[in-house]
Amino acid sequence: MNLQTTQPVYEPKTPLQFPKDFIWGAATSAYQIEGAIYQDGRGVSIWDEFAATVGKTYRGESGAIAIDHYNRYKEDVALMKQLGLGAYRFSIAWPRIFPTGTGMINQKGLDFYDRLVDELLKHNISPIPTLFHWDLPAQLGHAGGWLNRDTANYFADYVEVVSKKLGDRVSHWITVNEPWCASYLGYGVGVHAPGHTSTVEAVQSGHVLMLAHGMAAQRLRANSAASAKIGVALNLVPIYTADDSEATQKKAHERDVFFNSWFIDPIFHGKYTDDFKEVMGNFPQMQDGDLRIISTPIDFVGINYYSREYVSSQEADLTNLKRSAEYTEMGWEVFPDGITAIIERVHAEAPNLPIMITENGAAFDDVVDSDGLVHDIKRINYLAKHLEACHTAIQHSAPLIGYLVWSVFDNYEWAEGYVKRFGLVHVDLQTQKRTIKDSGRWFADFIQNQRNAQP
Ligand code: IFM
Repeated sequence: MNLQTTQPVYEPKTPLQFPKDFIWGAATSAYQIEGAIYQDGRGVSIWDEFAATVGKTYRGESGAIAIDHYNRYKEDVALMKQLGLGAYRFSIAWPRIFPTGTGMINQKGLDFYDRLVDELLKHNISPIPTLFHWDLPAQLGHAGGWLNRDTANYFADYVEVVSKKLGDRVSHWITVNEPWCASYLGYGVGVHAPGHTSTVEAVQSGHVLMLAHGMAAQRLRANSAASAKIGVALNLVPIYTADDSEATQKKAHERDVFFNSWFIDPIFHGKYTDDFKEVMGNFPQMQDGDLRIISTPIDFVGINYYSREYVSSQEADLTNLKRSAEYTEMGWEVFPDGITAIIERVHAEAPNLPIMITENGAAFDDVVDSDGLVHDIKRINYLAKHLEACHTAIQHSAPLIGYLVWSVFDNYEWAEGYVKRFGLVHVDLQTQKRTIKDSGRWFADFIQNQRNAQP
């Protein structure tokens, strides 16, 4: 794409050569980009309700219009082609398919994703649909949401319909995105929909979400091509310690249980440990067979990586880190080595399971310059360093099969509204004009160089 920058771009220590069939792509989710919430029979989601509640989101912003991808998907897929993406991870809005969560199918909603998949394939971009990325139908929310086991059964029915429609053309499916966020942020601390504040509910909703994942995996298996791969996307956080003191090590273990084992143990190993109960306060209510369903074999695991957790018993260590480290606009420390560590951790837990980075990226203070372009050198360097760290994991023999940038476009960052821009493509929210940022050009060149280097 011929990127020209006046600032130096980070150069990896040795040239990077990724495997031949490596999946290069980028990701979005329905509520963050589609807009069109009243169009073609879409039902209300818990995020429409949450965003409409005073004080829940930055400036009261919602996904009602977002970047109007629902109406501009052809233009958007053409941009993805320009970025050289080989794969596009998007999510399907359950309330477009079942406006009330269950019952009558909304054909127009289903047809939208049918058209999107065809458009992607027309441009040689593999569709990677995620079936749940937080926009639960509001009616199911009112009936208890993820605290109600019926929601998992309704989810499986919805997955059945979607997989029958798209299963002939999808190579990789993702059941659920970041169950930790949906349960802890949504039910535990209330900063996401539905805005509850109970640890007991966080644990219970996490369990039902995992049950939904397992049921979905079974339906997808039945309805997809034999070659289709099924996975889940977990936001995982490597834990680093400042010292070897007992207090620090104990805290680090607790943080690891909280961020990682909570979902890794049931999904990979079919169990909750006593440590889980100690850290979270209680086990979820479950039924015989739940853990067997939750640990239904999958074909790959998606890791969404953004930063690490640093644990110290000394306040001064944390203050020093805050002074010396680089942070994104989300306030997250830029820590590329953490992606190597978390890939290796997952590989150790599930040695035979391929791993895909299903999200990695950063929000920075992007501006459109006087030349009409966005010179987001910080994002280029962020991506370059994380790709180098992914490459290190592969050299250490981790089965990494793909890397997807979060996100293709600037979009609705949930309770943070629109100010946090993660895109490879800048979107002017007044005019909906899309502009490929320098990072988008850089990523396109990177992918192209990787393809050119293949024998
Ligand atoms: O925007 C989110 C996405 O929806 C889920 N993963 C993290 C991203 C950045 O916060």
